[in-house]
Amino acid sequence: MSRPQKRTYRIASIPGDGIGVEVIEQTVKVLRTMEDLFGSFTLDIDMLDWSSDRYLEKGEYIPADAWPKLRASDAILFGAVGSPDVPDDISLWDLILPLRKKLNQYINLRPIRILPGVSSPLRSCTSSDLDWMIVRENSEGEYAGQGGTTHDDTAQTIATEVAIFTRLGIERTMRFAFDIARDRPRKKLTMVTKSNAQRHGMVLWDKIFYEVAKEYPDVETDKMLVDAMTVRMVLKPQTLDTIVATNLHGDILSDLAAALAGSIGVAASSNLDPTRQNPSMFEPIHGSAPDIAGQGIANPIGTFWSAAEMLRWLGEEGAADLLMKAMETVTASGTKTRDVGGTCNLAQVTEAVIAELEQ
Ligand code: GGG
Repeated sequence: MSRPQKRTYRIASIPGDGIGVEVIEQTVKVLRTMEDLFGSFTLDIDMLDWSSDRYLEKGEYIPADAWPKLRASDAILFGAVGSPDVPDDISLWDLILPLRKKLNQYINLRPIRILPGVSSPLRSCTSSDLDWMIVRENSEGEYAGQGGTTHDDTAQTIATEVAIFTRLGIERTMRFAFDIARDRPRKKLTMVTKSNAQRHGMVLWDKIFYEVAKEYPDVETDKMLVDAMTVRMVLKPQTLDTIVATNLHGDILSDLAAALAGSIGVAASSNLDPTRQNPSMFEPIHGSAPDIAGQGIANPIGTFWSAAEMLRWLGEEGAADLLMKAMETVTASGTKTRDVGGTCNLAQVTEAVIAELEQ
């Protein structure tokens, strides 16, 4: 009898800057362990040095001829971007945003929950009170890059930031969010806008939300203004489940959500092309954290979780579940970095996860 063929996944890994480099290094070790344990798949990992250092040396993050090979990969594992030596808008617009846009990754999925052994800063908030899935639109809004300045360097300088919202972009995000909500036990979707103040794009979001909701009568819905949503997340976390928001609101709300779940260091995200015509990209939601970079104390859990989501997206459900279980056993045992109240460093948490996987 012939043995089932070993699958090979081509992974492009972009550690980026600061702690991104450190957490990706550890995540690759964990992935190598998964490969050995399972024996049914191989990860062909191409490490790409697309960092701010490269930008400072060569004037570009992404080499112009890199796209065909990148498009041919099965997934991208990303660390973090941002350097004190490069303006933040350049690092974002020259690295992470072209990846999301050119690879049609129009959904950013951010699961947020309190991991075992991790405490929420909210008094008496338990893991059953805070278990959210944030669906962030990932291609439009204020991230469309429209606008400009005039009368630069004068007292009359004018800057415009034009948010773009399209029916296509909103509708596909809503459908994705409703599908996610429908598959979760509570079947509940909260949509966030600022449609009292922003009368065009946000009102279109509201309108399309109600239209699409008609196709999902089994999903309970409600709508929040983003300012009131921040209060509800803090005071009534148990009333929320799946959340859908614009690019900018989703980014801000998910940082708050991660902090409420214990630390931004434990939160994962998936930049998805749901059509699967391009590779999707998996990254922790945290940035490059220059203040702690190089000290070996960053929390790798958000990146491990992102790698688990990558394995799931690739169809390796068993490996994804095993990695999540190992991670949660380790956090529950108290092997944690400082941001979540522990005393361990990055390498110690990694070693503990690997030891747990190898049990
Ligand atoms: N690992 C994610 C990362 O480096 N994020 C930097 C950042 O500022 N991202 C903004 C965004 O996701 O829109």
